[in-house]
Amino acid sequence: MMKIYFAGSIRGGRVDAELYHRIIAYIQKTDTVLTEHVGDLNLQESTTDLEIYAQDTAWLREADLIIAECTCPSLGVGYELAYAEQYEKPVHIFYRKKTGLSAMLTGDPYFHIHPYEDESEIYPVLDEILHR
Ligand code: 6K6
Repeated sequence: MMKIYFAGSIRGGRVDAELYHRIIAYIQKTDTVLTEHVGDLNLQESTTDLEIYAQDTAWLREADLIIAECTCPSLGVGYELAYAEQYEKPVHIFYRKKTGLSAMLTGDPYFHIHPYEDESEIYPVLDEILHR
């Protein structure tokens, strides 16, 4: 069972929160998601930013793999991806093709990038990433 750090926008906007929720539930069929709260539909911020940073960076170091949904731009997610690269964690990035993605991600050959048109395309790729 792998430990997965799922990254998705929080303060950057919650338009895709339901999508995050579905992706997390799919990963949890076989693996552990350290960041289940990212897909929480009634997210309530209850801790300090200092604690959030300390916990999330510890989880990034602990994770086997990072999976990010980057359609909704988020400074926090961008930071997490660079942090994960620094710690040599494999990083898989999904985004909806029509919205485009920052050149700082598409231009970095370290990242595995998976553009998609329909959500249904995500799940077979996840199966491969998770060695199912
Ligand atoms: C408590 C319960 C649910 O949310 C909270 C407090 N907020 C956060 N908790 C944990 N991780 C967070 C929180 N806010 C941002 N993050 C991390 O940054 C997540 O791992 C996301 O992948 C990413 C989102 O960054 P922003 O810039 O969109 O907030």
